[in-house]
Amino acid sequence: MSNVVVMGAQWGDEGKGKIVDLLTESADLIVRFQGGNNAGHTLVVNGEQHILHLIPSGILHQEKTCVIGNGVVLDPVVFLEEVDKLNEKGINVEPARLMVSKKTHIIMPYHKLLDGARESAKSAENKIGTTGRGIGPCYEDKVARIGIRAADFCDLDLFKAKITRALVEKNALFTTLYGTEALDPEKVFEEMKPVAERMIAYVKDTCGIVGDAMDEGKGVLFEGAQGTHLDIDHGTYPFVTSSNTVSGNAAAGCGCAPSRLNRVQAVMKAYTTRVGAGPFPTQLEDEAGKHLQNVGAEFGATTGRPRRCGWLDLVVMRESVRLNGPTGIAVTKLDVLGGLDEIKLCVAYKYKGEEYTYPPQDENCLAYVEPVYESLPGWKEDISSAKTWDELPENARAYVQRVEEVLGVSANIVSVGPGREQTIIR
Ligand code: 2SA
Ligand code: GDP
Ligand code: MG
Repeated sequence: MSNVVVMGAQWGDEGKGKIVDLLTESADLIVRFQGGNNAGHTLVVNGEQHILHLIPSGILHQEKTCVIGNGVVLDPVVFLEEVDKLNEKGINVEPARLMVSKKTHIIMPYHKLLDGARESAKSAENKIGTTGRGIGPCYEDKVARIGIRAADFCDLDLFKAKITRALVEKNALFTTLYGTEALDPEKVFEEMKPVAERMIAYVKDTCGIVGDAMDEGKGVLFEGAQGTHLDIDHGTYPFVTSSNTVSGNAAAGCGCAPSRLNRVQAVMKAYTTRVGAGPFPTQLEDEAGKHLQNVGAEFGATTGRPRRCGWLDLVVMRESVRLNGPTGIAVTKLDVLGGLDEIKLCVAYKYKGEEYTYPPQDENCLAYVEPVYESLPGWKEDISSAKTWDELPENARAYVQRVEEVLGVSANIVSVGPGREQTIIR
């Protein structure tokens, strides 16, 4: 078994949860390396739907070990809620098979308050449309070197001192800028103490655990969250999340050498969706857009927000291929395109009189590009029970082949429905 990174190639919600679940069969450890509970991965296993925000999807396989790496920001209240929910469903999530890196940064109540206060204070055009989970403010504290890490749960005096220190600046912001009340460090500590005490059992030196597993020849699957164009550096800044979502961060976000990553499995929806604010060149407001929204059931797994829908954007995808180096692309939700007379593919942009095959890099310029489309014929058949490539209608195969041709990467997995069995492996 090799070590595989699974990452989203677009703006998140590509169907990573399902692909991770499939590939988990041949992995021993499943590791999350960035993001937090802003993710929402939906899996349908034996007809039962599970939505996971923080715990790796591999948890549904009893014999696998799941790791939350140092690159993640972890809300311990949400983590314990997910643990309890899974245990109630009869899924064993003991600390022996679920661990959190000592170096993982912790989302505190004040991070969530700050996320909300900041978004509310912004003018409509500047709102990012965050998930409100405190992700950005937690990463800010990490970079400012005042963050609380999982290891601090094991030293309550240090935990309390760090809360007190972090609140000096936060309280100044709350009271002077946002007009809300200051938080009492003592109260925050008392609220978080039982949470911290319960968390200790899960906190481990996971760099060592992951490294040892690799040395023993075990397979590690890295589960990405969000998508490439939400990456803090390479995404549509400032309408991005606060972590590096690209494949390269799998190594830094869990503490292993990049030379140990063998494969990169990109996940790409057969069309495009985006939740939250930010430019989206191929967004549709017409009947085709409604088709994608309704047939694709495009609502956020975390916040329930309707996702904006549009045609597949191969300009954005070319950039994804360059940034992530995928060894294969999983094309998901191909079934959703069924029933459309015509399907469009964006192959270039027009911007300031020039044609671009890669996204221009000026801030927010994607809001002003004009997509250049190719038109392909659709298909009427329901493909959701297709089990092999040959069972797909010719037009569906031609669509996937055109994507492969433009991107120069093979579509090694084609997904035709949410279920595990609704998958064509090529
Ligand atoms: P944040 O909360 O600081 O990470 O938000 C910053 C931007 O990143 C976007 N973002 C996402 N986009 C798509 N899916 C995400 N996860 C959920 C899911 C979405 C949901 O997987 O279903 O349920 O709303 C996700 N997480 C962050 C976000 O919309 C902002 O544009
Ligand atoms: P993730 O964040 O990338 O894991 O994706 P989400 O779980 O947020 O969104 C993907 C949604 O599409 C989920 O509801 C999945 O059950 C569903 N899904 C995944 N693959 C397919 C597919 O091939 N066809 C259809 N119709 N639905 C799919
Ligand atoms: Mg999602």
